[in-house]
Amino acid sequence: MSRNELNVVIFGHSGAGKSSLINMLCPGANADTSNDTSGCTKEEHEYECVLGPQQSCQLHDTIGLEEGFWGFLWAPKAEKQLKKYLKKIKPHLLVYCMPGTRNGLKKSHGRNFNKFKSMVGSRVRVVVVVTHVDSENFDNPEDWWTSASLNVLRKFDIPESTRHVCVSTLPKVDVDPGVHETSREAVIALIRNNLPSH
Ligand SMILES: Nc1nc2c(ncn2[C@@H]2O[C@H](COP(=O)(O)OP(=O)(O)OP(=O)(O)O)[C@@H](O)[C@H]2O)c(=O)[nH]1
Ligand SMILES: [Mg+2]
Repeated sequence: MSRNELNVVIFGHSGAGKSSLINMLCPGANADTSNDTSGCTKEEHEYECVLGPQQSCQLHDTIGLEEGFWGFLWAPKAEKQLKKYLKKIKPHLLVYCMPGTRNGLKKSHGRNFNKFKSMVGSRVRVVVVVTHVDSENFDNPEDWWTSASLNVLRKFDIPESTRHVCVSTLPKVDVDPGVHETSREAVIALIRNNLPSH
């Protein structure tokens, strides 16, 4: 199979930064992003993402999980829709987006990670992109995972061995260009290194 036919699905809670991540990885994607109280992405969409010379994959943006009854798509329906989408496109890699702000973390972050990890089973890897690790925390972004937050992850049953990167997915104009480029390269490497090799 050509690596260009590999499907990578980005999933996570509404507002976690999934569409911002798509915009960071796929120049020209122009995926809508928003800080509204209601979910922004209203349907799944796929974008071509260049991983390296003659290497690309399809990145799939999805509808946010865990919205309240008032949101765009109520949590049980969003979950059902994501499961249906995963069955349809048969992903080769799942990327779970979650915010790296301590007060932004909820038990449901762990629950959803584990729910979809068990759904795809051992055939498909699930990696994590921790977002919102912006300039002030960026000197050593992995600190977020390795220090205090590890306790939080343990409490949520997210295994420490989970392959992950901690980044800022803010657009280049809103963050130090170095932070943006380091973040972009880290996510590209995470995807490239965890896709099946054939
Ligand atoms: N500070 C900071 N803000 C971010 C980061 N990533 C995303 N945001 C902001 O968070 C808000 C939500 O981002 P989106 O990319 O729309 O989130 P989403 O996961 O696609 O949300 P839904 O489409 O509702 O599921 C936007 O205002 C983004 O600018 C980040 O790394 N740092
Ligand atoms: Mg979105």
